[in-house]
Amino acid sequence: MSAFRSGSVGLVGRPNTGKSSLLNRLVGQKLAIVSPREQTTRHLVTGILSTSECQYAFVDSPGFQTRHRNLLNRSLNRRAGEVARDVDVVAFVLEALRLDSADRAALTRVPAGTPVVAVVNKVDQVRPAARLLPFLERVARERQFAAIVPVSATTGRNLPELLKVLREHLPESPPHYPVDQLTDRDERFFAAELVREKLFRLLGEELPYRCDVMVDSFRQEGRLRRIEATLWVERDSHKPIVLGKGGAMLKRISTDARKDMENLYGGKVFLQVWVKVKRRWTEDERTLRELGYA
Ligand SMILES: Nc1nc2c(ncn2[C@@H]2O[C@H](COP(=O)(O)OP(=O)(O)OP(=O)(O)O)[C@@H](O)[C@H]2O)c(=O)[nH]1
Ligand SMILES: [Mg+2]
Repeated sequence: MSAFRSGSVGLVGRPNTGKSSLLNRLVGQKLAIVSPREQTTRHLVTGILSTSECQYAFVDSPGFQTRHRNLLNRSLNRRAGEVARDVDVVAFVLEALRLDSADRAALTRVPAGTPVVAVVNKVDQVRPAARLLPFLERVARERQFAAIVPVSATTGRNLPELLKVLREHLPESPPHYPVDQLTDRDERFFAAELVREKLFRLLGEELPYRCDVMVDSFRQEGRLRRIEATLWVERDSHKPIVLGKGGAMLKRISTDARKDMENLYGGKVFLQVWVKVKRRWTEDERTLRELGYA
């Protein structure tokens, strides 16, 4: 039997390649929020997978932001860069058949000394399958990758192989976390994230990038969690959109978020969400600090 290994794996890449989906699939629990829109992830979330021979701490990071140039996005990009520097191995996540300047920009942020495994995700979308091999050859020319592993976060294809490859780059060490620990984040954090996810899933093109969510109070009363949250928008004109006709949109956002919370916590949730305007919060250092970005 080989020695136990334990260390961190940074999920890095341009937006929308499936980093958060991979994290969730690898640890078997929905921890990181996912949406079809790019630049969904804003916070670092660690998901821990413990097996009989290895403990992996996967760190999800924001995709490198190019859409808006504001203080928020500069802070997100700094974080994505930090992840690449602080981990034992980087899982550089690409989308099958797509490799462009945004991928290259993200890749240049990985320090030269860090081993990088190229993870070619979404292979379930490749038709015909024969198109994959030439793409993998193209990826191989971009950098000296430790390995190139085609996978699908959706179907789970090849994830055991990915785990095997990543383990080779982790140090021999006893586990860093208790083996039943799943994440470094608490329930309060996930409450805010799950509301934010619904904004990305339910609101139009632009608005999710102008909103954020703060949990004002989180109380556990027996098996019930009573949660109050504020949804910040940037302008007065955003408020009626988030509320929807007769409050229908806000109701849908809260209901969907509450259901996900009940799944995650395994208990009943009473959730109240208020909408408030905070002008130009994406440029305001103090607000960004309060939201956990600085
Ligand atoms: N078909 C397919 N879709 C996938 C796969 N993995 C992720 N997706 C989809 O790709 C979209 C983006 O997924 P995310 O996990 O949010 O991507 P991300 O890299 O974390 O994105 P950012 O946080 O915005 O940087 C979602 O619509 C996912 O459902 C996959 O293996 N196959
Ligand atoms: Mg993400």
